[in-house]
Amino acid sequence: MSFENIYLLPQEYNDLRASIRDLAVKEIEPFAHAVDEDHRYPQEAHDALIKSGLFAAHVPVENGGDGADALAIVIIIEEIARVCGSASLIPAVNKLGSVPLMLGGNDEQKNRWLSQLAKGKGFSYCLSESEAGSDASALKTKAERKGDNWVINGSKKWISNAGISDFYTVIAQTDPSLGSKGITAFVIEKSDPGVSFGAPEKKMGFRGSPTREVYFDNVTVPDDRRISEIGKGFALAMDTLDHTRITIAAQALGLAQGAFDVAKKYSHERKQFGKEIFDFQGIQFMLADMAIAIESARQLTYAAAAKSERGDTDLKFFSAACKTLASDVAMKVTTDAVQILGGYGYVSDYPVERMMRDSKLTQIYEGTNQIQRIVIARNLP
Ligand code: COS
Repeated sequence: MSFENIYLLPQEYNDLRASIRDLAVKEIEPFAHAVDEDHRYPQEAHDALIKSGLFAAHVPVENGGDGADALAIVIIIEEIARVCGSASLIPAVNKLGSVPLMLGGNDEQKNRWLSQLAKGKGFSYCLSESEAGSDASALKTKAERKGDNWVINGSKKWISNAGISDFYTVIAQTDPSLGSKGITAFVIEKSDPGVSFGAPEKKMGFRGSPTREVYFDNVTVPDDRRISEIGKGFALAMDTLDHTRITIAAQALGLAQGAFDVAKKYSHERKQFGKEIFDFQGIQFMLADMAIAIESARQLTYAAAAKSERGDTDLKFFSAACKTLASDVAMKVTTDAVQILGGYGYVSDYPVERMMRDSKLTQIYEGTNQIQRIVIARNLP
């Protein structure tokens, strides 16, 4: 058997990585520090991503997008996160918000919203509520049938890019007596009367990406806003996460790689006791362990992306597993990068402390790593 193409990324993905890295370094990295420091939206990244077709590259060609596959999206997010976590949330959130539509919507609905997403109108995902986080099906936001319309009341919490996005997938209760079988999915637009937003959360990391509550006060929409069968919204929401937890793994991978690259370079520049700190075995062992962890997480994440694309039956396991591994790796690697830089790592002159703060969230959102382990245990190979 020839091993020419076995366990090798096809060249087109390497080319894609090179072009995204170039864009990220030139057009996103220069603003990453200010975006974090000033808690401001990465507008420069937003504009650059729209211009280069990377704002929502996953949108299918028939809906006006690039039709980038799951592995390409992972590489895009990874390379952006390598320089700016907040900016990497733009393509990640747009995918999370629109996957329910892609999986559950009809052709007319897909064309209506996906074509606008491809042009730069963002899409957020509204599942969590103040009292329904890990226990997602305990959500209380209600959608009640009134004649031909649905009337939505309630609020959603921790919504990434809330207020920036034009469209929101909202998972709401349509029959409380049925529990997770009484939940349905809708698309709500920012311009719909009755939609409003809370103040931006003051966060430890990802400070450039606004996280706000979204309020629905008698938001009245026609039935063509419903993108799941009545009562099938929770399964759709969970199905979505099986595909998108991989993008969080990608983000974690990028943060880890970014911190590793800075730490490796620094270890050759910094001299103590008359030599580069790289020459000390204690530092070499740290860098070696960091590189092993990053590469292991990358292999699992890319395998999961291929499974997402193919719709393999073991996707649930792979997606939860890569998110868990990559985010734990990101937390460890970024913390070790701060350690290697010593005092310089602890101040914001270098990006590693920002990457460490950003990494923490990857262990929490799109399902805590404790929830991931529940999903993994329920889907053991
Ligand atoms: N894909 C499709 N359907 C799924 C599913 C998945 N991945 N996971 C669950 N479902 C279905 C189940 O099959 C079940 O339907 P049946 O009774 O017909 O089998 C229904 O949904 C309820 O599932 P379950 O009983 O497993 O729900 P639980 O309340 O036990 O919750 C967890 C399951 C904990 C895994 C879920 O609530 C979860 O993922 N929580 C974390 C939420 C999260 O990630 N939030 C982040 C929001 S985005 S920032």
